[in-house]
This record gives sequence, C-alpha cells and structure tokens, in this order.
Amino acid sequence: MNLPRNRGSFGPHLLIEDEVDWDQVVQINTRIGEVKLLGTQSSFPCARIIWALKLKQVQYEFIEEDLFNKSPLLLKMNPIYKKVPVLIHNDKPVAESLVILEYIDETWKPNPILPEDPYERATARFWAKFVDEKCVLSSWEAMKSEGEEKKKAIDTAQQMFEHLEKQIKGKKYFGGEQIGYLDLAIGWMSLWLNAMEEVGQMKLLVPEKFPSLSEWTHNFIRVPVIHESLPPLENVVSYFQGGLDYLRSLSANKS
Ligand SMILES: N[C@@H](CCC(=O)N[C@@H](CS)C(=O)NCC(=O)O)C(=O)O
Repeated sequence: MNLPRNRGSFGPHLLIEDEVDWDQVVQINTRIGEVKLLGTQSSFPCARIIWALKLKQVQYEFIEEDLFNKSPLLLKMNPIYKKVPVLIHNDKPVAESLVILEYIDETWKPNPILPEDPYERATARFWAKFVDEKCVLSSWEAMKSEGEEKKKAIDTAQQMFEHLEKQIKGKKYFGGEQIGYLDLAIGWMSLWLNAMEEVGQMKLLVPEKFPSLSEWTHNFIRVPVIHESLPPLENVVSYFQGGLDYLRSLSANKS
C-alpha cells in the first residue's frame, strides 16, 4: 500500500525504517478513531486509564468533569453509575476503570498490559477486583473513621495489604519485569494512599510491615509514563478532604 510516511503519529513499534507494515498502520489507525476520556485529574480510577492510554501511545482528548455539577455528556455516557472515568471511543462509551483497561488492551494490541496466559489473566483480574473491593474501601474507612473505630479500620486495611505484600514479594512489578494491568489497578497506592493517610492522620502502608509493597510504590512511581501523569499530592489531599466533608455534611443534615 502506498501511503505517505507520516511516522510521527505512530508508536515506536512502527518506527523501524524500511520495515513499516502499512497494512498494520492502517488497521491500528482505523481502530484509534476518536478517543475521549471523561474524568477528573485527581481521581485514581481515571489515572489508571491515562496511564494505559499513554503506555499504548493512544492519542486522546481529556474532558475534565465537575463531579459536583455533572455534565449532560457524563449523564448520557454513564447513565447507570454517573461516575468517571468514561472512555468514549468513536462515540461509544465504556465505563468502569477495570473494564476500560481491558477494552484498551483488546483494542490497541501493542504493549499488552494483561498477561497472555489465561490463568495469569484470571489471577490478575481477581487481584484487581480484590484491590477495589477490599483495599480501597478499607483504606477509605480508615481515613474517615475516628477513635476505636479507626483503630479497627486500620487493622482491617492492613490485613488486606498483607495479601498484596505476599503477591509482590520477590518481584519488581505485579506484571513481572514490566508494569501491567494489576500495577495500574494498584497504582493508587503510590500517591492516593498517601493522601488518604494525610487526611485521616494515620499510616497504613508502614514500610516495616510491608517492605515489598512499599518498594513497589517507589518502583512504580519511577516509571516515566506514571511519574509524568501524577497529579500534585496537595490536589488529591483536597479532593479527598472535599469528598469527606461533603459526605459528613450529608449525614449531618439527615440527623
Ligand atoms: N468502580 C468505578 C469507580 C469510579 C468512581 O468512584 N469515580 C468517582 C471519582 S474517583 C466518581 O465519579 N464519583 C462521582 C460520584 O460518585 O457521584 C471505577 O473503577 O471506574
């Protein structure tokens, strides 16, 4: 196929001089289409998607959403949960960050983020679900509770972290030598957890208790694609503080 060699817009896998497979280029470019991400800069489910798109070198438009005044576009694109992130690919929405990660991996094949082996894929999905259902929620509980309740909540969160510590022990990344789907799912621990700790005035990821997990957060944050797209910590702190104040005002108004 005779096409102009406009190499700038394609990933490095297609940059080898004289070895360009133009059919593949056309195929990938057609799949790229128009990609939009509805999100907020301080949200970690959104960060997962930004990281994946950057790892895949997919061009996208970021549309910042005001969660206190949701846009008609968000309500139309995610009418069930009304939450960000939503990936809009050629006008079709995909919601839920872990689902979006899989969609991205299946749509843009180069630089795969999920393991190839079906069992390893299933295992990665299991732990990602565990992270959202157990680790994120227990950390949030620890952040928001007080007194005796807080002690219990910290203990519960740390019991959950124990499982991740065992998974990462002896490995650089959850994905092995490269960051993958599970690293992106757990990526919130590299910054958002610090913000929760600050807001909740507590320490959950104690390096002495979780040496491998703590080291992983440092390794993860050093990856350029991750590092360059992290929001400032103080923004995330005010994001969580704002969310917490809002929830407290709702429950105060109820009683
Ligand atoms: N399970 C969802 C969680 C998404 C989520 O909680 N998004 C928050 C921002 S971090 C949101 O949109 N909140 C608005 C709301 O709850 O009304 C995912 O992984 O995408």
